[in-house]
Amino acid sequence: MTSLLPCLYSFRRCPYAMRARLGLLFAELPIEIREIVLKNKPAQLLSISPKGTVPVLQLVDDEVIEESLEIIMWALKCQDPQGLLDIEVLHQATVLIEQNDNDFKHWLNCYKYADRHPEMTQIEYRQQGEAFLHVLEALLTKTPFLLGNSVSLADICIMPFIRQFAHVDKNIFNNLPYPNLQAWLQNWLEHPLFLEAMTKFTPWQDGDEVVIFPS
Ligand SMILES: N[C@@H](CCC(=O)N[C@@H](CS)C(=O)NCC(=O)O)C(=O)O
Repeated sequence: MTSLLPCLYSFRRCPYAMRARLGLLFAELPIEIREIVLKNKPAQLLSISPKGTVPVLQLVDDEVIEESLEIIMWALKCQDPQGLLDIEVLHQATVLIEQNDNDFKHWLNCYKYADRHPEMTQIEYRQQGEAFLHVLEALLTKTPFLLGNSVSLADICIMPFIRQFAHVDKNIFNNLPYPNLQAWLQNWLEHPLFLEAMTKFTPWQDGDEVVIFPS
């Protein structure tokens, strides 16, 4: 079954899909959601996006957006009721997101799966990742959000990755010297739109009823 809404292929635990869902929620744009299982990707997803990563957004005119950041940009360009695309901070946001998606994500993966990367110890991987935590902590000592007094693109794009870093070992994370970052993360974990973004959906199968997000 199909709906007249854009259709998001998503995976609940994927940080890229999390940021896309958050972006759509901040844009207040409802979509059809199809939860997938990474080990058993539906043929429909692979036919519109052979690279096989999520999130993928198929628009009603069949245009396909295959990158999380592009999905968020598309949504916020449609409507941006909270002003996340504030032009004054957009460049700075892009620089931070690039740092997150390249360097930090690399060290996060090594830290999370240190047994698969025996070149360095898990502690060393964590310390490499902490270079980015230092940058974020310095920003958050000045303002409650990364780039000012309100949520920016940087906050929603980076938050799922800091959450993942914290989840490698919550006890260690909570004892690191980043009080502002810890408080920022905690506020995000309790944020109504983040809780909405983490709604559990049954994996989609062809022929299922349309599931609208947010429900
Ligand atoms: N650059 C992509 C990265 C997306 C990505 O790597 N997603 C992972 C899940 S977190 C994925 O779909 N991996 C494919 C797989 O594991 O088969 C984006 O920003 O959307």
